This record gives sequence, structure tokens and C-alpha cells, in this order.
Amino acid sequence: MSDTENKNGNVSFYKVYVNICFPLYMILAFFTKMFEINKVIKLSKFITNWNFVNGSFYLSDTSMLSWKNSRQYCLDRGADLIIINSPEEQEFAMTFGERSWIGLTDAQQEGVWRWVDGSPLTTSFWFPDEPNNDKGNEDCVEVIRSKAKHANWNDLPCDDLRKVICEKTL
Ligand SMILES: [Ca+2]
Ligand SMILES: [Ca+2]
Ligand SMILES: [Ca+2]
Repeated sequence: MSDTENKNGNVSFYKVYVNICFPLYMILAFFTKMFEINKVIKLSKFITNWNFVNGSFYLSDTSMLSWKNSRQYCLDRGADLIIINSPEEQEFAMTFGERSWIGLTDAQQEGVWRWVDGSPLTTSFWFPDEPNNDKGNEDCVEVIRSKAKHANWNDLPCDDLRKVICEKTL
């Protein structure tokens, strides 16, 4: 191999690097950074008004939203609607407002209650005679501030407007 060929070989490798590899790397680095910044923005949006209790962040809002929009509100902040795992969390859920959505629904199959993470309902805190699926159109669940702290869930139409409680577990 002559010196010229060797030189040409080095030049073409350099050209490929400068014209293709380096720009691709920069584009990739840019989008990676944007993704990270976006995650930080979402987290900071979430933690500005957070409550931290027993390993979870909770967030509420004064807005009255449908169940679906409440869920989207939480998902937009890297969380989801509250999943009530214990009597303590049940009592805590009542502190957010008179009537708030929780992350429980039987929209997929009537009478089969599932939390938003897909887990089945094991411990429940229904009002007496609830859930009643009134008029065949009650697939979402609210928690109502009440003296009966462990018997105050009601199923109701998912398009009704209630407060939102988001939960983000660690
Ligand atoms: Ca929980
Ligand atoms: Ca139902
Ligand atoms: Ca009901």
C-alpha cells in the first residue's frame, strides 16, 4: 500500500466520522437530554405540591374532572390515581376533599373491580349497599368524606366530576 492510499483511507474515515457519525451522535445526545429534561420537568411539576406519606407521593388539585381526565392528570405527572392499600391510606384519602376519585374501576368487566395498576380489589371500603351500579352505568369509584371512615366508597358514572388524588409510589 502506498502512502497516498493510506492517506486517502484516513481522509475517508475522517470524512465519514465528521459528516455522519458525529452529527448522529449529536442528534442522539440532544434527544436524550431533552428526554431527561422532560422527565425532570414532569417530576418537578409533581413535587411542587406533594405530600409524602408512608412511601408514596400524593397530589391533589382543586379542579373537578371526570374519572378519565383525572387519571390523565395524574399520568401527565408521572403518577396515577390513588390505589388504597390499607385502612390508614383510606383515612388519608378522605383528607383531600368531600368527594374524590380513586383508581378503581369495573369498566372492563361489570362487577370485577380492578385498580389502575391491574391488580384485583382485595380490601374494600364500600358504603352499605354499594357498589350498586345504579342505572347500569356506574363503573368508577369515589371516596366520600364521612364519619364512617372505613365504609365510604361509592360507584358512580365515570363522566361525573370529582376531585383528583394522584399517587406516585417509590
Ligand atoms: Ca397506595
Ligand atoms: Ca359497574
Ligand atoms: Ca353507586
